[in-house]
Amino acid sequence: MTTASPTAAGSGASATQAFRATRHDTAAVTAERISDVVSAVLAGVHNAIREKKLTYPEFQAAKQWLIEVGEGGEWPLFLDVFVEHEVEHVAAETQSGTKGSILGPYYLPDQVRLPSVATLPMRSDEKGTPLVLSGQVRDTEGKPLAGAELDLWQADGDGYYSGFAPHLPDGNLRGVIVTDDEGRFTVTTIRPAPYQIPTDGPTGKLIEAAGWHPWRPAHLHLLVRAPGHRKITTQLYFQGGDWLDSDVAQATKPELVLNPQPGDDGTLHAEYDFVLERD
Ligand code: MBD
Ligand code: FE
Repeated sequence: MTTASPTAAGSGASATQAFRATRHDTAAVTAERISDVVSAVLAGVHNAIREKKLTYPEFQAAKQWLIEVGEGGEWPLFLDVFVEHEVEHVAAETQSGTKGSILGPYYLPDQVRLPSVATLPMRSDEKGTPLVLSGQVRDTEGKPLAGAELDLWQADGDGYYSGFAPHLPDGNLRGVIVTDDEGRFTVTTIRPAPYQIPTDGPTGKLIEAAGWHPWRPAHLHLLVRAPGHRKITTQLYFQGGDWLDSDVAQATKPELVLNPQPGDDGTLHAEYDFVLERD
């Protein structure tokens, strides 16, 4: 494996290990619920087969591809790109405050805790336009939330995530910023590049075979949490950026688009306030 260009084996596939290493709040499900949901999923598949008159060679090709997704460790990548947006849509129906978006496959817990005014860990020669994101975390009544946590992670200037690309230092462009007495934060980072689904794994092969594009618009990932409040999982995008209107993961929302302005030294400045509801 070269270090300049991480392969699917070094990114999409590592997401399986990251998923397994994280404690997940998995559902306790009744037989009735399993039967209900799985029947609906299967009915969707059965309908597609009838409607599209699927052939035996196509069925075998699908089986082969599914085996490869598992062997390649790409189920987290595939599911987060093509399915998670609908789960988030349903969750959003009962959520007020800041809009949510999908978590995606590249979150890693337990990153460095940083004060309210901070710079994300980055290499001395980190490539990309400096970006300062500042704002306030409040509850739905407008009360500032001191000590709230912004758990932030992002791709670098080449579109790669630390922990999933072997050439990047652990913890690069990841950190947990803690808000001040007025719920405020100011975090310095770099503007991320758009993200490309790795082309050398089964997810990328499917995208190519179907003639789709493999891009997500540039984005920052955030979890925003405060004691007694519902955690928000979201992403922030950049106005005018490539792929904003054609995200392969269908995870953009107009309320989540930043419009950073350059200062005298070229540094980009953006503001975003987060609103959490009580739980
Ligand atoms: C990403 O960076 C991402 O945010 C999602 C949702 C899926 C794949 C890569
Ligand atoms: Fe991402």
